[in-house]
Amino acid sequence: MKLTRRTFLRASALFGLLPSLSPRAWGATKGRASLARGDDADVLLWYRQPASAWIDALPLGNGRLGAMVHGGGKRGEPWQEYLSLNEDTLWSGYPRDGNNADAHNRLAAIRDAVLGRRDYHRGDVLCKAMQGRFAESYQPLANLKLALGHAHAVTGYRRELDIDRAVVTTRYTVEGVEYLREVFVSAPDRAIVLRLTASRPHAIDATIGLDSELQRSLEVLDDRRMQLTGKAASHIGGNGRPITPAPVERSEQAGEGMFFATVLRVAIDGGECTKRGDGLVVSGATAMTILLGAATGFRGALATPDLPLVEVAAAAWQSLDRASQLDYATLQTRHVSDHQNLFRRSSLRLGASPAKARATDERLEAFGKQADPSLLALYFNYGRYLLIASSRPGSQPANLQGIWNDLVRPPWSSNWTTNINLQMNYWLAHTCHLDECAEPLHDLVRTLSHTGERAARETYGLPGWVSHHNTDLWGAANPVGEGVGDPYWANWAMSGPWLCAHLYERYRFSGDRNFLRTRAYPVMKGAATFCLAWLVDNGAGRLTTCPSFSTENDFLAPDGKVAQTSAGCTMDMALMRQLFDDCIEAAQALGVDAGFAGRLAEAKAKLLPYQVGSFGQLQEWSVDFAESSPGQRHMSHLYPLFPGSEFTPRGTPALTRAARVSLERRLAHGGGATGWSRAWAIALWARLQDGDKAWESLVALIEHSTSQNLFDTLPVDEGPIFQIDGNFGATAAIAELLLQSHAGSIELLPALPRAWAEGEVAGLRARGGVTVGIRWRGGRAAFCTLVSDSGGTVSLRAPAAQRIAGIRVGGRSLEAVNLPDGEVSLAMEASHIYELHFT
Ligand code: FUC
Repeated sequence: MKLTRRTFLRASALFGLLPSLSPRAWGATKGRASLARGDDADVLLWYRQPASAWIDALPLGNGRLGAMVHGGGKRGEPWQEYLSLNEDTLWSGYPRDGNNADAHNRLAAIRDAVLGRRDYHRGDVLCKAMQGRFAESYQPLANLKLALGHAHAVTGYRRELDIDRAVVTTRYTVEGVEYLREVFVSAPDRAIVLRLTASRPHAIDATIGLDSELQRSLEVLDDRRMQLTGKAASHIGGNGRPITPAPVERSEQAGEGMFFATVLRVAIDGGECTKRGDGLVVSGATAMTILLGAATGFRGALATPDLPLVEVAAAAWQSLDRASQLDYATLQTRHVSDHQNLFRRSSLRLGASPAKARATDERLEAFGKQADPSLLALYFNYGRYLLIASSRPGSQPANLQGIWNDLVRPPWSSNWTTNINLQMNYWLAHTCHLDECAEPLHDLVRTLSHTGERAARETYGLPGWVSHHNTDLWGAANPVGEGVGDPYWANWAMSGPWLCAHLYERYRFSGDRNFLRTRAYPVMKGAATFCLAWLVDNGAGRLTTCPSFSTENDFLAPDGKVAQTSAGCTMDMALMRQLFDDCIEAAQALGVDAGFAGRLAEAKAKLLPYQVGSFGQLQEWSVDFAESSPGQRHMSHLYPLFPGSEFTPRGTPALTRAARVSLERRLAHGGGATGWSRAWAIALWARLQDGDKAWESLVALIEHSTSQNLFDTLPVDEGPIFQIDGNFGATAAIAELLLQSHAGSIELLPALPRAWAEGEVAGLRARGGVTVGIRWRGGRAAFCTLVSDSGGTVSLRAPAAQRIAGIRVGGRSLEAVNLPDGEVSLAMEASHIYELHFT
């Protein structure tokens, strides 16, 4: 049975956590763009000035359509508005086989060099000879440009993003007239909506224009409508790396690159709207609404994107015409309720902000000087907001920048890097109760299981499916690099097992056997089939992998020179252990494939064991090589601690200690310099149950890897750039500080930082389908509610130095069944609210 909305709301309301459910200002305002409600430091980003650059604009999205709202012109002019628009299927390229036809001839030679002769450098050279095409690039769609005709002497300027309503509001006053702009991107009505109102009738004069970075043509169709159409590049080379100049290739051939269309329709209250030159001109209006829609020629990852332009444009108009049947208030009501259905499932408060009157950029600036733990509550709520905005059923998964990109050659092509970044984007999905937002990831993994069969066959001559460190809209599964990529990213072949872990986690949280049978297990089995064939005997009765890389980390070979390629890296062993275990468990649950499960169990027993290296660290390579980059940002060998669950402080104390040494060494040498690396460190500290160390890293994340709009950043030579993984990873890590359920029991406040003395969290999810809310005071749990989707017995663990003192359900007290080691067993009935009190 599913958790009902009513039970959930009651459980959450016990904390007073949910924002008021009474009709909000927007419901009562009919056609007028409304003021957002008063400051709420946990759900509001706000500023006293327009964005001065794309990275400071405020993101909106419905999973498919995205908009970065500048709250001013491109150069920050408040009397203008600039929206950078995206559509998540607008990419360069088309389906092509990127495998290198000569590749599998090299496999034996690599194994001979590395396993036979310990010649790691030769391994590096040969790996390059196996590389195929680079993956394609995510593209920017268009820009909406609005210029208001009023005087420029603006006062009282304020722009804000209310993440509880998913609306950006910009307002200011000119010559006594208040101008108000509201923008949102509606999922139910598939449109970007901008409403402009003025407090004095007929005060709006404006010009409206559209442009795009792509090759395009613009038509003003009539006095209300514009259309911008074009064709995306047939190929963009070089993986978008800032260092690689690569041409943008175009083709006139049908399907070699996709058509796209952006369509715009204006409605005005009073005044006039006419077509003039390249745009529309509004004069003397009291209010106006702009609706924008888009479509592309994408027909699925494996199909040629050859829809003719007229059909693409017709599809864009069809959705927009439907949306334009609804008045503004209805569009907004439908949008807000759709968003809140997901957003209000969970919530976090970490005490009152000491900085209520501070704008978000001012809060960031003051963060190091004045304690403001509640900024992390905003960060957490924003992470959930960003996933809802960038990943919805039927959309593409959140890419390196979610869905927001303004460049034709964005960093790393803004595609999917699958050696941590894509996975990190989904760490929060289940713990933060956004299961359906992970569906696009599951769809992509299914695509990879098809394209990856070809990669396994053509690149290695092996069965099953394989994918490497990078993929795109077309499901590229081959090793990229084109002979010049570093093997430690380009040739890394373990994303299949890592992605499959997400499928099984979905099952663990939901217990959805149908998903397991139809969506997860067949794909997992294909990945495990490849792994079985990929493993080789190391000559000492163990199974190893070769070539093997510890993601993007090099080492010093015995000759003292830097090398990348070796055999049996710890992360390979960890990922395979996880996949084999998950497959064995899944096969048992489904009552299938006993023979296959037996083979996996046999192979698992022969995998190389974990080792402890010379510093007491968890050894990263199968040989305890000297490190060439001890502060490297990837923490992949720590997978068994997080996101895996093989290492736990109670279950595997020695290996957990070794993992801690590795983490300490990484951070001591400068690891954590990218936001995503820092987010990973926070999650690892959570699993080490060290809340104060996690807090140190949270502070570093805010101080060094967070832009004004709270986007996660990554430093490159030119300065910080946006990458969304750190937002999602840190959000997931915050959830891990408050609730864990990976080790067989539900652990309440397992790693609460001392800096978070007071707080409340609602709507976190534990494996087994249990929804949890916790309130704490003075650093100690005070009250907790639990609701189970479908009933069953769970073990509960109170925070350190506390015990569960009482359990009540429906006004009755229950006898607690004490288990060894301080845990309590609780038999739960579906949808009942269990209340816990603590010593
Ligand atoms: C991996 C990381 C880089 C960057 C890129 C998108 O290659 O090592 O830091 O995040 O992905």
